[in-house]
Amino acid sequence: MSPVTPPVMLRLHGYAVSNYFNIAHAALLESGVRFEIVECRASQTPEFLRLSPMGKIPVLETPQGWIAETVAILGYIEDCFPCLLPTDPFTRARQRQLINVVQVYVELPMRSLYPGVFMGATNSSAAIETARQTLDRSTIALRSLAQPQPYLAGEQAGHADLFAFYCLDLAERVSREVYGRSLLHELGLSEWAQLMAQRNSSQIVLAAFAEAFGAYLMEKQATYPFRAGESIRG
Ligand SMILES: N[C@@H](CCC(=O)N[C@@H](CS)C(=O)NCC(=O)O)C(=O)O
Repeated sequence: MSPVTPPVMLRLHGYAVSNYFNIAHAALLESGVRFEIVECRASQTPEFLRLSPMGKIPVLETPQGWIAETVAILGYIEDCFPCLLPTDPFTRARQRQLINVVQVYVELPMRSLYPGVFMGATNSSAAIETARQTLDRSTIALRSLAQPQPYLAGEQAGHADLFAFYCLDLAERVSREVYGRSLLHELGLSEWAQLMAQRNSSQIVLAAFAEAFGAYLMEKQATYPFRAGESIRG
């Protein structure tokens, strides 16, 4: 008798241009659980807002319902299929601390400059200055918080690594374009980024990103000179 394949219980909705989608995709790959990807874009339609109340991607479809917000998605995957967090409460909290700093004080200010870099628009000098001020503070914070050994929270890759890796990939591109600054170099994370890029999950996610991002930039008529893997070289 041939083995019965269990039905797919999880579907990740979104697409590979999104760094948040890529974090969730990587966590699913790392967990080893079977899942499907349903390609879709963020939307403010009433139908999509019922699934993802802020209209953002990614959103995870589970047997019990829908989960939006990447931190919540990672938490759910980890609770069901533990593999990326240690059991020690202190180390778990330190990973969350790092995730918050990356998300709020690096990702968001750099995202505010996406229009001028990736979307064929222009960033105002006020927006560039505001983002720089936050970035100056967060890079100081991250220099003490993110010290690879060889991963950000120790010997095993964890949520903080996935979060930082995919957020810094785009943040690095923006900071190089706008400020001529390499965040990975400033943070001493170039070797860590190369280590992360070698993971099986990263190779799958980064290949999907390269294809989707090239198409996205063409659609937006952005002049950004995209080269896959460039940001990781530090
Ligand atoms: N806090 C959200 C952020 C997700 C997010 O910003 N997703 C972007 C794509 S990378 C999006 O959906 N943007 C569309 C929008 O903001 O309307 C999370 O953690 O999942």
